Amino acid sequence: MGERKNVAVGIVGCGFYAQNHLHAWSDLRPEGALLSAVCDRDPARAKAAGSQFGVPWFTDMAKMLDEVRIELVDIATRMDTHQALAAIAAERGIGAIVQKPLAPSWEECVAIVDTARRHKAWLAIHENFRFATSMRQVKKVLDQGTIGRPTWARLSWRTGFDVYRGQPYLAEEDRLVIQDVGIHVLDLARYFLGEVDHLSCETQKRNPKIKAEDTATIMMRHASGAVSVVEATYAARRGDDPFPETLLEIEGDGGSIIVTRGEKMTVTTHGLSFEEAIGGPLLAWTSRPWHVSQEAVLHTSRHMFERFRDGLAADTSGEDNLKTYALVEAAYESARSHRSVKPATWT
Ligand code: NAD
Ligand code: 89V
Repeated sequence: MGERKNVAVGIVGCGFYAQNHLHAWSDLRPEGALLSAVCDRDPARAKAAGSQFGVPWFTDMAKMLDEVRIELVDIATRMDTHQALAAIAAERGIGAIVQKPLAPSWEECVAIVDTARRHKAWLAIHENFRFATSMRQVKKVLDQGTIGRPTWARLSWRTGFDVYRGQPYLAEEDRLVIQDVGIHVLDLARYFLGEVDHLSCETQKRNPKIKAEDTATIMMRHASGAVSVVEATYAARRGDDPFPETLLEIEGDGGSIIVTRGEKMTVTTHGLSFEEAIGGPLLAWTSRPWHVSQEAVLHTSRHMFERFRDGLAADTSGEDNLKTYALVEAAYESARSHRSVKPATWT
């Protein structure tokens, strides 16, 4: 067993969702991820986080990096700040994890990845739906070949949960459901069925109180020949709301995987079906229904820490996440043009 290498971690952004990042890094301290400083341009938020987790607090990222030894910075601010903050880390050769969406546009996303590459700085995107407990189990069953080659899938994220209460800015975004949550489900579609050759998308704005689309239905043809349907809405009015779970059906040439509300998975192979209830006891700092997302933050942060420590790329590296973001842009273009669109590529 090699000597354990600790990694000094800093967090930038101590807002609504970053509370989960703060708890996750705190839980990872015994494994060698050492939260060493926090930063928020709002001094009250920065001080609250620093006090709660016993680390120095700052209101300026550059000052934090100048005064505290940080090897990996977790940028949990909103997308309009990501390019500037990621550049501050890259220019110092400090590794960066950036929350989704990477940026408000394809061009800015590419610029962030190019800047990190130019400075030979480690870059990953905190895309955590693929790290959700249930989604990791689905991937394990797929990789075992239990259902053979996946040929069709439906990935569904439909809720009426009041997402605007914790994230009021969502009601004002120029692009909403695809860029905010469709991005997660599109990433899952790539994760389970591989890269996409072309897609078609229809969007709807069903809530009169918000600015942008709140419903999207996307059909994709994958390079493998598989077809997937990706759905996302904040405007569902159903009982038993599955927020924030992704429900799915994946059919292969040897069986199927179905995930229903409450993280229940049914695997059918060779004509026999097996049910599995996924998920265990809540972590001390998580609560229903957000626990699904909160656990994913811990799994994601551990993955990022271990890959950075071992000098390896994250599964959701900057380059990988561009392939997901290209699907976001293609979906908006298809909804605008009413045509099938091939996702952009980047070299
Ligand atoms: P928020 O507005 O509550 O928090 C953002 C914080 O960043 C604020 O406290 C703000 O003061 C701080 N900030 C802004 N610019 C800064 C700067 N230059 N330096 C230091 N601090 C700065 O936003 P939120 O709802 O927590 O969302 C943050 C990000 O997390 C968004 O990109 C959102 O899409 C993402 N998010 C991801 C998930 C998920 O991973 N499943 C869930 C919810 C939100
Ligand atoms: O998970 C997210 O990215 C949040 C959502 C509202 C979808 O939970 O923005």
